[in-house]
Order: sequence, then C-alpha cells, then structure tokens
Amino acid sequence: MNWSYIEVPLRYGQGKHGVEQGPSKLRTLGLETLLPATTKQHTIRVLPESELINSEEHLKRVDGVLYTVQELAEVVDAEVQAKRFPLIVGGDHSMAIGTLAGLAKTGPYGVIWVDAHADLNTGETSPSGNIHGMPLAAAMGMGDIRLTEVGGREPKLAPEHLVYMALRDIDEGEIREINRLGIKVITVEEIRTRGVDVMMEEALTYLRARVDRFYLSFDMDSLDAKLVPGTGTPVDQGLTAAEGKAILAEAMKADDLIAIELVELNPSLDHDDTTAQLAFELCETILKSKENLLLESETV
Ligand SMILES: [Mn+2]
Repeated sequence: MNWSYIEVPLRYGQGKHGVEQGPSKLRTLGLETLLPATTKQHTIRVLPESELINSEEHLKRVDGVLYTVQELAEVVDAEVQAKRFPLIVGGDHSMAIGTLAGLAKTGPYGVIWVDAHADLNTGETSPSGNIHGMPLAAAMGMGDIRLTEVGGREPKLAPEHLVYMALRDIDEGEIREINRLGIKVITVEEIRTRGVDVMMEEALTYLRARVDRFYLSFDMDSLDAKLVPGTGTPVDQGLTAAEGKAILAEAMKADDLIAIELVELNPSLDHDDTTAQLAFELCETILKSKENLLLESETV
C-alpha cells in the first residue's frame, strides 16, 4: 500500500492565527524526507481571508471551513478508494468534518479520537461558536445542516463506532450527549495505570465487534499542556510524549487502520519549536511504523 500525504492549512475552525502554518512548519523540520518516494502529496485549498464573508456568531467563519472540508472529503474518498493510506496534517480540527465525510463514502468505519476535547458541540451548544469543537457532532448528523450535509445527507458516523482517548475538558452539553449516546471513553488515568497497549487493545476490540476498519484522529492537545505550548487550547493532565507515540505506534500495527490525522499544531504559539518538534516526532512514529510493517509483509 502506498502513502497519501494531505496537508490542510486551515485555521477558520477556531480564532487563533498560526494553526494554518502547521503543515509548512513540519516541512521546514524535514517531513518530506520521511515520505516514501511513491507518496502522493496534496495540499487542500483554503479560502483567502479577503473572501471570507460569513461571521455567524454561533458558527464562526463557516464558509471558510466548508470551502476546505468539501475538497478534503473528496480527496480522502479518492485516496482510500485508490488503496492509498492517507496521513492528513492540519490545520485545526474542524477539518475532520471533511475527513469523516470522505471516509464515509468508502463504507462504515470506526474512529479513535485522541483529544482533550469531545468536539461534540453544535452551533446551539458551543460556548465559543468555533467549528473545531463540532466535527464529531456534524459527522453524527447533529447541528447545522451545512455542516451535517458535507459529503451527503446520511450521518457519517454512528456513536457506537467512536472511542475517545485522553478526553478531559468537556462542556456540559457534551457530557450529556456522551452519556445519552453511550460513547466509549478511555481516560488518561486508565492509559497510565493499565498501559497504552492494553487500552488500545480494548479500543480496537470494541470497534472490531462493530466495524471492520478504523481511523485515528490525533489532536496535539491530547498531550499534556506543559508539552504543547504550540496548540490553541492546551489542557493539563494530558498524555506524555511517550504515551502519545505509543498510541500511534499501536494503531499503525493494525492492518485495519485506514487513515490517520494529526491536528492543532500552532507554530505561532509555540516556544522554541518544542510542539512542532514533538509533532514531527509523532509523524516520524507514524511513517516509520507503517514502513516497517510494509517491509515485513513484503519479505513474507
Ligand atoms: Mn480536537
């Protein structure tokens, strides 16, 4: 299987400048040297700021988000259909509306969402109106029709096909929804006491009872706030760098993993490139694991 590397320099899902520079920062650090020669590379277009019209208070910069996620959905769909493995780098987490919609076009799938936040708000429940807190709600068919209809009218994800990891900063409305929908949550505490391998096994066993493929979305703020100054909404008591890498390495071992995503690196907020360097190392973990896997399977 070949790689697909998809850059999404989107910042309209939240209010801070800089997150759109995540992909170019990773390139500066040498990401391109990690990509196998056969990798198909894409950069998803972003609406220029001068063309941004919409400023709805409950769905900020919605036209800017829609412009990008519609194209991302098409690219993800095409890449997975072409049997390539997408590594998608952002950009803010609203881009996942496109990833989730693109994957849905290829059939049912499970999701491991590694994030401090539940990203389950709608325009009505969101305290901020920032769409990066809404991708999972949109994928499940909840919220504004412009977001839920990206990639078609049907819901893109069933609540029982979702597992959260490292969740710890949840809005009131989200807590109610998680309980109402019965979504599986794995905490940092469980990861630390029982081990990454055990908890990943538990997540995968849960998903594999329901679907035959999964994707993993990794938000930099799943890591502890002290490790990631260069992310828009850091939260204390998060994962260690080793735990984050181990989650990705475990996921990459699974041959039913169909795509992986890394979001919310904001180089403008960073201190001495520490967050960028860590994001680079996470990409390295991802790219090297699959490379090894491919080499192993080729020699069999
Ligand atoms: Mn997120």
